[in-house]
Amino acid sequence: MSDFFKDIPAISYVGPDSDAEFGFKHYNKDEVVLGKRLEDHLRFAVAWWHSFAWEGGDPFGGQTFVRPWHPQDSMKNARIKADVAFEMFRILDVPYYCWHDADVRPETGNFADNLKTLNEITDYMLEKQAQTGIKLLWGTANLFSHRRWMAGASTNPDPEVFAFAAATVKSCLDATHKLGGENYVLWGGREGYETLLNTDMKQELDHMGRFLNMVVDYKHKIGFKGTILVEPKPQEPSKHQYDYDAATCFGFLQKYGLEKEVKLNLEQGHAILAGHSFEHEIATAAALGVFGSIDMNRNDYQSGWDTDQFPNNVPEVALAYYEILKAGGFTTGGTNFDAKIRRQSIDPADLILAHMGAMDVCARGLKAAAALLDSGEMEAAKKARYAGWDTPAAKAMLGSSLDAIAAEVLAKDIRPEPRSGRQERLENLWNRFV
Ligand code: XUL
Ligand code: CO
Repeated sequence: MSDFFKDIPAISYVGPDSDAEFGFKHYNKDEVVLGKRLEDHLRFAVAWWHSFAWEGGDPFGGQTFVRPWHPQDSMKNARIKADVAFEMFRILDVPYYCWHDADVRPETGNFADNLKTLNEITDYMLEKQAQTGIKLLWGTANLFSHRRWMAGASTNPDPEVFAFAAATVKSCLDATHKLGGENYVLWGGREGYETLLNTDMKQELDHMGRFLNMVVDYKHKIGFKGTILVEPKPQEPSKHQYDYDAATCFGFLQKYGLEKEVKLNLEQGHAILAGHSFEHEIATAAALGVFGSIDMNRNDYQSGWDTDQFPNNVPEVALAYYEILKAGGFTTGGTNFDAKIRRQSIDPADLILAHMGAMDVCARGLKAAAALLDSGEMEAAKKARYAGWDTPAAKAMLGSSLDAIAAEVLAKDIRPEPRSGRQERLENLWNRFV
């Protein structure tokens, strides 16, 4: 037990009419929506990096947070950090959490000691999981912060860095497996380039494809049943990142024979950076059969960088969950808050209130999306729009050929009659539910 959050009560459902500062107004984990409890729909997870490892720095200034686990360079402080993390998970009553190796153990500079400290701290976390019932949604390796990764991990021109990355991912996959993690994530912040003048893109892509195949092979070797996920992001920290967006990732997976083995972890802020909406990315992944999990946050629409703010826009979140529900909901995936409080939010209570509020926003969004889906009105309108394709003649055309179709158009003098797309009506319908 730690007293970092002393005087902050455990958060429970108080309902929309309450003005209690600490209490869920919309997230009642046992509420059943479309036959499933809200907790099982949303599968919330806390991200270790933003809440506990990040110290409040930005490009213009350093640390603003002063925490009992600083400096983060000893195992003693890593344990204090783990105690506080699990205390926060209990207060929030979240079922899951996520980590990078670099968040949970100190960086020692060499692989042997990094391995030792990772194994030690994850043994401690395993005990904490057993005591609290809190589970691991996913683990991942930080292959971007340390200077060894500056020119990439699996795409590095130096084979020794590729080797260090392989060893590190193996250790993180082992630790994720030990902790019963339900997924394993790879986000390639440095898998990309700054200038083509020094970059062999074809070679780098081939190495990245080979690396991911090794990850999948190793997963099967150790019997890890979780899903391997890659996380698209177009840029930042690299100028050009190979995992640009959902469609680019799918093309990459297909080229390297991985489209049945690997799915996507999609992040709201990354979608915005790629010039997409979050729901577009989710719908794309679902259509291509690779939807896996989400990193929920919100980006600033003016700033142009990855602000990783907590979500606070119900209509936006509802659009995302509508696509997720249509895709059948999460299987091994969930809603990970890859979100950080602002650097002026230095009180322990800020961490709790940020997550609590975000969980309420997601619950409101999901409930609105579920009600609309349940009404069937939007899907009926969509079905009506494509009804022409239900006829045997239209279906047969898809098995036909260009010249045969051309002959038919001439013979029947086909003149298509344009019909309204009814967008505004559907937007009004949407607005009735959100
Ligand atoms: C970076 C990002 C990462 C991944 C995990 O933008 O989203 O935190 O989620 O490495
Ligand atoms: Co993320």
